[in-house]
Amino acid sequence: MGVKLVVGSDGVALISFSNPPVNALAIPILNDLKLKFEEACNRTDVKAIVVIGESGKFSGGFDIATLLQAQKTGNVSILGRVSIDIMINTIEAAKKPSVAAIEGLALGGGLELAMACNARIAAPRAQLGLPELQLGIIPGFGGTQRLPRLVGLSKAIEMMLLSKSVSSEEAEKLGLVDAVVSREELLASARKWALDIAAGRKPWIITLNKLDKIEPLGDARKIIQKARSQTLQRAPNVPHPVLCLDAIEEGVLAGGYAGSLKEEQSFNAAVMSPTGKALVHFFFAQRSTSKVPGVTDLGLKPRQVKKVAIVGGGLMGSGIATAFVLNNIPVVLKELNENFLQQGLNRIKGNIDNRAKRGGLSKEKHSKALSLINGTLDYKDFKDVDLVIEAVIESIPLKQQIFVDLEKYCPSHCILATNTSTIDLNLVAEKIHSKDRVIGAHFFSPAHVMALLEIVRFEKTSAQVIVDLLNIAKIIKKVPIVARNCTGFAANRMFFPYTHSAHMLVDLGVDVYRIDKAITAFGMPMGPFRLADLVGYEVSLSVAEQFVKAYPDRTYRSKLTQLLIQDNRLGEKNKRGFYLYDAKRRAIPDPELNKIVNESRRLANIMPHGKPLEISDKEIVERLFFPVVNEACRLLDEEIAVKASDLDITHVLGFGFPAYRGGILFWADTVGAAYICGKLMEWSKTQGSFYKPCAFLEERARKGLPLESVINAGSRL
Ligand SMILES: [C]C(=O)[N][C]1[C]([O])[C]([O])[C]([C][O])O[C]1O1[C]([C]OP(=O)([O-])OP([O])(=O)O[C][C]2O[C](N3[C]=NC4=C3N=[C]N=C4[N])[C]([O])[C]2[O])[C]([O])[C]([O])[C]1[N+]1=[C][C]=[C]C(C([N])=O)=[C]1
Ligand SMILES: *[C@@H]1O[C@H](CO)[C@@H](O)[C@H](O)[C@H]1NC(C)=O
Ligand SMILES: *[C@@H]1O[C@H](CO)[C@@H](O)[C@H](O)[C@H]1NC(C)=O
Ligand SMILES: *[C@@H]1O[C@H](CO)[C@@H](O)[C@H](O)[C@H]1NC(C)=O
Ligand SMILES: *[C@@H]1O[C@H](CO)[C@@H](O)[C@H](O)[C@H]1NC(C)=O
Ligand SMILES: *[C@@H]1O[C@H](CO)[C@@H](O)[C@H](O)[C@H]1NC(C)=O
Repeated sequence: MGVKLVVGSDGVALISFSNPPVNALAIPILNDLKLKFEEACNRTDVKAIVVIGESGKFSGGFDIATLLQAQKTGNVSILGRVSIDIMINTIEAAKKPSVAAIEGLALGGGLELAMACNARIAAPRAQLGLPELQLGIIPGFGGTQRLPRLVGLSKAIEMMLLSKSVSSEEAEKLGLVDAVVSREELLASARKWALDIAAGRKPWIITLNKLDKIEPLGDARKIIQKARSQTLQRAPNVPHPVLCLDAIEEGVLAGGYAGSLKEEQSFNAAVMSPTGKALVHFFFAQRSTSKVPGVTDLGLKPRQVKKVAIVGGGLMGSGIATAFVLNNIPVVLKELNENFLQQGLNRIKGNIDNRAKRGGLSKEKHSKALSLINGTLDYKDFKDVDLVIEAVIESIPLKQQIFVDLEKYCPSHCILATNTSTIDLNLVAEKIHSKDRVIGAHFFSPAHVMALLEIVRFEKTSAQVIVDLLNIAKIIKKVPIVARNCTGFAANRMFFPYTHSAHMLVDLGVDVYRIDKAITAFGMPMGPFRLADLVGYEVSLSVAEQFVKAYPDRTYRSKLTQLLIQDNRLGEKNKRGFYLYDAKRRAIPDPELNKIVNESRRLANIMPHGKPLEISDKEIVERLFFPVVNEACRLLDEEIAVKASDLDITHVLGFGFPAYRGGILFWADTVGAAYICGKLMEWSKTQGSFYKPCAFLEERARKGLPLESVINAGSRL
């Protein structure tokens, strides 16, 4: 780690920096970069400067740990004044010209550094972009000023607001890089370019002063205005896209230096904003899900998985198979008969074709994926697999028999995974000997799309098998969270109180569509009733039974779903559910729904004094999510979940809780455990045990302890 300066006989100072794995620009690296630039400018044997990142990558951007540090301490000075001190006063003001030589990636602060240089030369297929907004912040090293000056406002705004990166080749067309040359030629070309600038053979361009690419003022104002109104519509709950546009606008109206000062101010504000904190938390939380105390700290190495078998080619099985072949792992799919097998294989092929159609796959990858899938009716083809995932219907005797067969036919090292959502793993593994190889792999539907993989360990599962599955998750590009067996595991168990509470509110007199609206305004992709229509009711009814049995004190049994089914409403499936659906699958509220809702309310008879509950939108949100917080606390208390941040990830990736709120427990801490506990107690006075806060939440609330800090490294692990 560090910055080196080597002066060649050609008079070019090569400044190279290194901070594996992505050459993140930590403050010490930036400070060192500044010193090396000054040194190069001071030395009489240096004519020009080339900047490069070591190990084939320019830079992945500003060091995110520094953001976290500033947020945690509240000390904004930790962020330094990189834009003014280094990008403007050191690099752009240097008496010697500099050229950035870009390979691999130049993202965020990395691209901003490159844009402060006087030219950029890139190797083929590097990735360039300013994805800062994904982290709840804005570009802070001059990106809001220099990108519009290189590629024009429209394109720059698109790249920043949508966090869209471009390849070297596109970047050259846009004017973001000056030339694309082969990797082998990269350094020589960059050196020559730098010397050409020094000698006046090429223009010495100060990006911050460039004006030719920015649209004329009238157009520029319109472009920014349009982006503003789109942003307010698309992202009404977060401040940073507007902060980004503010900085861009200032630069257009008052010049690059004034714009840079505005950017600095906006950047600092975004870093310290609740959204910045939530998304930085989410970033680190996602990376830490694969750290499991007592499992991943034992020095175990994941074993290689060369081939996978899947039993059952239904929706789940074929989705799971798709996820593997898309990531270059051969799959053999087993079904009961030729007919089902063909259907399963067709589904997989359909998934892969769809991905290709939407532009997500090159031609080679497409045919490669198709070639990796094989079907069978016979377990004999399981003799060389390293992992089996069982994805058949939820039947205990069937699953038990399958596991007996698997033990017989698979190699002795093979991991035996089940995708059961509800059956106790102890039962699944009851009839086999090597119970240490059994583990739950709970995918979310559709399995080749959803990013979450819930890994369910049971008492006997070996640490090695957990380590293996964490690695497999990484290979198939899923975020794994590790949980223990209980009804619903972590993900679904946290979700049921939300649905039940929504149904209770309806029976208490709150309008179905109003609930959905309040919940989408909060940031969920859709409300609970729109979601129910999407998923279909049969599944939720059968799952509901399991929860009622396991957690009778905190389930609410509404008649609403049964009444819908009686009225021949099956959801999106037959275009009639809580909503009606048109040919474009648009959901349209149905005035006729009132009849059913009225009947459900009549049967439930829980309205206080027969009058509908008066409730604000804020309280609708609280009524749905506070019981989720409560259940999450139970999961921590019972050590079903490893840590609080895992539950944040689960709820965001599994159910669409807004990442910009940091996840369910991060959000809960911003609301306050004491407030949540107080509300739950208040509601439980009228609605009984459903809302009763658990002892764990009560204790945390009483002691003023954050929920987010909980890590179970304890007794059961
Ligand atoms: C946890 C999990 O994941 N789970 C899952 C479930 O859910 C499902 O259901 C399954 C199946 O796939 O998977 C798993 O899962 C399972 C299954 O599902 P689905 O896919 O949907 O169903 P279906 O379609 O019906 O399919 C099935 C299949 O299989 C087959 N088989 C039977 N048996 C046998 C077979 N093969 C072979 N061999 C044998 N022996 C048949 O034929 C058919 O085709 C179950 O378990 C459930 O529970 C699960 N889940 C879960 C979660 C989620 C889900 C969804 N779907 O969403 C599911
Ligand atoms: C460069 O020269 C200036 C002026 O002489 C001096 O103040 C500065 O310390 C030098 N910097 C380096 C890194 O050599
Ligand atoms: C804030 O951070 C700056 C830069 O790291 C440091 O110099 C300063 O002492 C810090 N201030 C406080 C109050 O800790
Ligand atoms: C698929 O099965 C055929 C016939 O058994 C075999 O030749 C081929 O190698 C298999 N392909 C893969 C990817 O396993
Ligand atoms: C989970 O596993 C434990 C220990 O094997 C077992 O006692 C318990 O019954 C299981 N619980 C559920 C809900 O499956
Ligand atoms: C449902 O009940 C409300 C309030 O009692 C009543 O105003 C409405 O007409 C009823 N709607 C239907 C379709 O029965």
